This record gives sequence, C-alpha cells and structure tokens, in this order.
Amino acid sequence: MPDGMVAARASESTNSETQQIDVAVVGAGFAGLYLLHRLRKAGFSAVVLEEADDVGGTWYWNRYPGARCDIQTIDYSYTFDPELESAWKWSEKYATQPEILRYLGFVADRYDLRRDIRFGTKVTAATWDEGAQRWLLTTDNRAKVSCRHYIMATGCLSAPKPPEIEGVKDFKGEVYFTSRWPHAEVKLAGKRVAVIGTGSSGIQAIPLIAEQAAHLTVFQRTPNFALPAHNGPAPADRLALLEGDHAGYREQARWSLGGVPWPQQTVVSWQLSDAERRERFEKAWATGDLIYILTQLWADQAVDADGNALLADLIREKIRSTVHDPETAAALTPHDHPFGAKRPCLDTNYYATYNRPNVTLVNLRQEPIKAITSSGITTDKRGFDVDVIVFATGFDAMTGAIRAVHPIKGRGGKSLSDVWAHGPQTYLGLTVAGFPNLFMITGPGSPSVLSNMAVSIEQHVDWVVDRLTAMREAGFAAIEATDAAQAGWARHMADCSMLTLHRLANTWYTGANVPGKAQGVMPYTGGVGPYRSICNEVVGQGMLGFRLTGPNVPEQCNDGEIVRLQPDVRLVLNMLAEMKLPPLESFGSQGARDFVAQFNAARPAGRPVGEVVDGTLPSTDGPLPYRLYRPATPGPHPIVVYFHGGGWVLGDAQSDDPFCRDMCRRTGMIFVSVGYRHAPEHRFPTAAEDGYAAARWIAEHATELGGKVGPVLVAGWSAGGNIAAVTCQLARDRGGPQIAGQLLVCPVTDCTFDRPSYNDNVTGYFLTRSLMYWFWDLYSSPADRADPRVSPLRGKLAGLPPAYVVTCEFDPLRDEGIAYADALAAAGIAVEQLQARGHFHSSFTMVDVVITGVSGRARMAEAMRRFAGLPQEPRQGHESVRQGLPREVDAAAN
Ligand code: NA7
Repeated sequence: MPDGMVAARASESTNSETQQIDVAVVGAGFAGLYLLHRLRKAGFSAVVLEEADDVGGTWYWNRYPGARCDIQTIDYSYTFDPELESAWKWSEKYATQPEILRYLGFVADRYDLRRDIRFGTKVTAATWDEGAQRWLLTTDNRAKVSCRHYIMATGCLSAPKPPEIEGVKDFKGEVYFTSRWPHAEVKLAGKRVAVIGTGSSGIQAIPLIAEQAAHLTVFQRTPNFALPAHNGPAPADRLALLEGDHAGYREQARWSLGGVPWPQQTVVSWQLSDAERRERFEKAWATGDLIYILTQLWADQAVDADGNALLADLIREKIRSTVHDPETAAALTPHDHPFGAKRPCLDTNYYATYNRPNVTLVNLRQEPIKAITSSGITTDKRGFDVDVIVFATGFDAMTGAIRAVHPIKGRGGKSLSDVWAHGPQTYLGLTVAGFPNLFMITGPGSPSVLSNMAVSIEQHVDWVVDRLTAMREAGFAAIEATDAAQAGWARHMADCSMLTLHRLANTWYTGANVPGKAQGVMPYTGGVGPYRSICNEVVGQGMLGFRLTGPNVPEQCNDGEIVRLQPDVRLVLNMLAEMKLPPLESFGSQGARDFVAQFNAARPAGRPVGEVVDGTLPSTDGPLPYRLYRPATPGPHPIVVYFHGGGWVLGDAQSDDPFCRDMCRRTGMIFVSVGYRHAPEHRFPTAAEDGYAAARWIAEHATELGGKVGPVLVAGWSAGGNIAAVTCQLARDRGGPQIAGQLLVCPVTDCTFDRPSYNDNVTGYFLTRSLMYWFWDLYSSPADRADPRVSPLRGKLAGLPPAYVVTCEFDPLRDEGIAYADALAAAGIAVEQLQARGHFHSSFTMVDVVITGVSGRARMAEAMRRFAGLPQEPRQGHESVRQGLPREVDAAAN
C-alpha cells in the first residue's frame, strides 16, 4: 500500500469544540510535512497549523526575484522514501523558489497531507495543562486544539526582522520585504529601486532587480563573502555519485559534518604551497558549492583564523578583479569576519552587477542611513529619491519564530520568552526543561542552519516520532528534559563553539543582527554526524537527561549530562574505540613503540617553525639524540629543555613534534626535545639521570645552540612531565643548572595508584590504568618507586622553580598532577594550575586534532613567557586577535 494511503485517525473539528489530537504541529514547511507523514504512519492523530494558505514554509513566503536554495538541490531533498526520490527530478543544480514550492506541493499531494493541515491558522497561545498533561492551543481561526504533544516546525528563518529605520511609514512609494514578497507580479521596470541589505536574500535579488530597474541603489551595512553559484543542470559527478549508490550517498550525508557527503579534509594549509592552495581555491571557485569551499580546501580554514585568512584573501582578490571601480570593490570586500563565520552567499553575477551603469552602492559604514522620507532614503551625507524600497534585512533567526510568534506557557505558567530572555536554553536543540511534551524541529542548539536543513529535519523528525512511539508503548504520557541535562548541553554547546570561527562574527547565528537580543552562537557547531550520534546515545543510555511520567507506570529519570568530553576529544576517543585496538601493552615494548610511531605518522604535520635541527648531546653513557626547534623570530631565544611522553618506554622527538612546534611558535623560545633512554632496556633511574644531564649540557651550551645564556626552562608531558619535575629537583640539589620555570603537562608524580582519577578513568580514555601499571613495571621495581627521582611528589619541594601544572579531567594521572601542584604551592612555590575540563591525557599534544586544546596551550605559553621574563604576545593562530575580531573566550579550562 502506498504511504499516502496509510490512514490517520480523523481530526475534524468544528468551531464550538476543542479539537482533541495526539500531536499538533506548527508549520507546513519541509519539517511540518514530513512530521505529519511520519506521525500518521506511527498511528498518531495529528494536525498541522499553518498561517499561510498553502504548504511551503519559508519557501512559501520568500518568493523574491532570484530566490533559490544554496545547497545543491539533489542534497536539499527528502530522503525518507526512495520512491519519492525517483518520482521527482530537479531541473537545476540550485532550484528556484517556485520549483521548490512545487516539490513541497507534490509531496503534500503524494502523501495526502493537506487534509490534516489547517491553513490560514495562526496559533495565538499555547499553554501546558498540568492536570490533563496536555497542551491547549488557541488559534485565530476555528476550534482550539488540545494535544498531548506540541511540535514547533516553525523554521529557523521565518520571523522577519523589523526594518529598524526611522520613517518607513512616511515613504510614499512601494515597500517590499524579501521575506514577505507579494504573490502578484511586482513590476520594477523603469523604476528607481533601493535595496537595503546584502545577506543571501539581497545578494540573490540584486542582480535581477538591476536588470529591471531604471536605477538600483544598494544600501550595504556589512559586505559579505559570495561565491558564484554556476547554476545549471545538477553536476554530472555529483549525480553519478548519488545514482551509483543512492542509499550509501544518503547515509554518508547523514554522518557528515554539514549534511552533504563530502569527505573530511585532512591536509592543512601549511602543507600546501601557495600555488597548490591557489589551485584548490580556483577549483572551488569554479565548482560553485558552499559546502565544498567550506570543507574541502584545507582542514584548518574553518577552525583557525590564519588558515581562514588564506582563503579569505583569495576571495577578496576575486572581488577586486571583478568590480571595475576600486572604491566600490573596496566597499564590497569583507574584512570584519572570517570567511564562513557569517553565512556566505551563493550568487549569480552579484559582484559584476556593480559594473552596470544603473547600479550604485552606498556604503552605510561611511554614511549611515538617517531616515526614510516620503520620497526616499537619506544618509548623513546625501538623499536618494526612489520609487521602491526593498528590505532584504533578514530575520529574527532561530528563536524568533518560536519565541515571539505566540506565548508558550509551560509548567507553572512559565513563559518560554522569559526562560529564554538571556538566550535560548535547550536540551539537544529539541526540548526545553519546564516545557513537557514540547519539541522543536531544528531548534537552537541543534545543527540546523549550519547544515543541510533537509538532512537535519529528517533526523529530528525521526528521533521525535520514534520517541513518541516508544513512550506510547511504555505507557508514558509526558517527557521533559531535566535541568542538569540542559545545563550540560549548554556547556557542550559552548565547548563546540570553540571548534569553529562562528563566534568571531556578529551575525544572525549569534543573535547580533537583532538589537537587544541575547548573544551567543545558537546553532550547534559540532556537526551533523556527531550530533546524530549524541541523539542516539541519549536513547541508548535510557533517555539520559529526560524525565518520563505516565498515569500507570513508575517515573523514569536517568539524569545526567550526555557529553562531558570536549567535542573533539569525544570524536578522537570514538574513533579509537571503533578501531578496537588491543591494549598497547599486549604488543610488548618494541611492538608498542612501532605501533605508536605508525599512529603518530597519520596525524597532521606540525606547523612550520624557523628551523629544526637534529643533533646529539653527551650523557653519562654516550650520546643522546635531541631535536631543536628554533622560532622564526630573531634570537637569541630562551631555551626550553623538553621531555616527550610515553611512560619512560615509548615516544621520541617525532611523537611530540607537533606539540614542540606549536609551543616553540607560541612561546617564541627554542625547544630542545631530548631523546632520553627508555625502559625496559634502561630502567630507573636512567630516564631521570639522562634528563638531568641533558638539561645541564643544554644550559652550558646555550650559545652554541643559538639560545640565550642564562637560566633554562624545562617542560614535559606525561612521563616527560615526570622527568621535567625530577630535573628541577636534581638541579636544585646538584648545583644547577638554573631553571626559570617548569611546565608539567599531565605529569606522573607519584607511585600511589589509589587516587580517584585512577579508578574513574580505568579504561576508555586511551591511557588506561593497566597501561600505567605496565609502564611502571617496565621502568622501576617496587623498591625504587618511592625515590623522588621517579615519584617527585615524595621529594623535597622547597626551592623549586615556579611551575605551571596541567591536568586533564579524564586522565588516570589527573589527581597526582593536582597533588603535585598543591604540594608545590604548600612548599611556597609559585604554581598555576590548568585543570582542563573534558580533556584526556593526550588532548594538548594532539595539536590540530584536538582543537579545543588550543586555548590551554596558549595559557601554557603565556606562563612560560612569564617565567622567562618575556612580554606577553598576542595569541596565535586559532586565538589570534585579527582585525576587529574579538578575543577568545576560554571554554575548555576552568
Ligand atoms: P541576512 O543574512 O540577515 O541579511 C540581512 C542584511 O540586511 C544584512 O546585510 C544586514 O546587514 C542588513 N541589515 C539588517 N538590518 C539593517 C538595517 N537596519 N540597516 C541596514 N542594513 C541592515 O538575511 P537574508 O534574508 O539575506 O538571509 C537569511 C538567510 O536565509 C541566509 O543566510 C540563508 O541561510 C537563507 P548586517 O550584516 O547586519 O550589517
């Protein structure tokens, strides 16, 4: 039986009675239509309430000239029914608004959806009835609705923003909003037209308006990055991919970052020459695909301001070479935000339109609009008489349609508007604590506008309908997010926002386009695939973070936080778990070394520094290798003696190479990574004595190494942190060298294994408890372990250099690191601690894999510079303070 024939329970209503229904949905756009279809199939009675008089949602209203989707249409489609996919063929790579509207109408007819949609109906209030455990909706049309579940399928960009300009009412000409374009033809031929706004809508409309109008004046506040769409038929290569493996293509999209199946790019900008980067860029420019240019050029462009700037500069060059008038070109060139941080646009002849004699650009940064008058627009420099004003001024995005459209009152009469007064609070972007049985499709806190909406909508709808079905089967009548789960999601959102550059721009993503609106990155920046896996995990963990209640069943509430790890740490650990690796210790010491070397080879290359020199230094028993990293800045630089990690058994200069490069760049100091000898071939105290001997030799040969004469600094990670700490104690006791400061990253400090972190993090965080036991056994016999040369916590701590001690929440070594820092402080040593929330043992050394480790390394570098008496430098790379960009907020550490 075709899906459209699946009967739903009747949902007729009259004026006099309240319509009783299982589920009410607001909005008959992409989300509402699919919801209705799925709810019916699952046997729920449902009604869709829609203000417009037909289906389409945003595609019903946004019918301005040039309106098109800007995700390729083969991707911007429903995928739930393969028969639907073969029944509809898109005519273009980016379909026009009329074609998309026809598609949604086709879907509505195919599944006979219209009979359960109340068109021309606006919800005027929604109130949770605690006694009945139902929502009561009032509408401006016909009966009220009483429903068990209330679902907002209202879209993210459907509440237009008021123009916020004085005098609109005085204007005697025609006024149009792109977001509410008339259904009747708008005649612009021969008229003087003004367009205010150069977001996606303005950029799509301007070239077509310019072709019709006698004269077009564009009022631009912020220039945007736009790429040529190169519209035409769907590209043959993408179509072939889809048609070659329909199901595989769709599945890949569901697990991708943006909801379109492009592979994850791993090459970073500094691995490519200028010519190679340009070649990649030109290919992207010719491809005309936003997701392609946002994800496929080099991996750091979306996460690092410097990597991003390389791309932004190339786009700026294109603008300059397209627009003839240099002043106009300069005004059209964006400088105040990283590429992609504000929604980039796809255009057809946008920049070239400014070469037309009938088009003028007014740069509102230089001459702001003062008022709209009866005859046109006045800036603080001049007046423009026009016949038509088109407002392409955007939306109260993400929260506007949910919050402002009608009062929603949840438990205890609390209004959603009040609860969200300081910004949207949600659990998974789907639900809100205090609002039982209320769901949002693609709400704030979900990938929504940072993804292919079609994919995100299907995921949300499937998740919600599956949950409602499971609730019904288990006898639950109400579901509500807990406060703890919601607070945890807010933390996770903040952590995720450090992964991308969206926080560095004032945009509708952050609420900055609406005066007075609370600001913060509203969409989920962690990616579509990771988000999907989290939603699945919530279910897998017994509806973690939800309270479920019903009349005849005991309450179920498995409270907690779904993601406590930093988002990228979670990805790394999931990837490792999927590899199902045998325990490292089962390889034997040489096997483990080989394995780690192979594993490290697959990591992104470290960043360039001024110079890298390999050499040897003498120790008690012959030469030890070292690798020296010199900054590109003029020397001589202070020297940091560095000890790699690896449990005294593994590791080398190569394993910690990205970390040393990064720290060399951040601190502006020479790092000398010492190849101390390993157990079990060389047991305790070889590593400690090698470390000390190396520090002494390096300090004595500072000039020869090109470094600054005077005290050195020491640093190390894990067992290397142990050696660094021990070196400081030996240097104090053996008459030098002088050490200006110590950086201990997740150090081993003690042979006691009963601190809570050893038990909390036994497995699952790469460094396991049994691996630590193995390292200890290979390096030292129990009789030696209390020696301060391996358990520095047991040594005398007075008189040591100042320290910066880093510990990670999900690390067996966490508590001994904290214990060492506390003990140093108690001994009167100046100590700073970074207790990194959500991080694991390798977070800070997995440079350019664990992006959220960046802010921690920036702090470490600041501490090192303080120890060395150097002035603080502006933070680099990811954290850099570029033109007009705000400074980083540190979410990863507390
Ligand atoms: P956008 O992207 O929010 O663009 C709105 C534009 O209007 C943008 O250039 C704004 O400048 C400008 N604007 C807004 N208010 C004013 C005032 N008061 N004066 C002057 N200029 C103003 O909305 P769109 O409709 O173009 O696109 C929305 C999304 O729909 C799009 O991103 C796609 O996802 C689809 P500003 O940048 O704020 O300085």
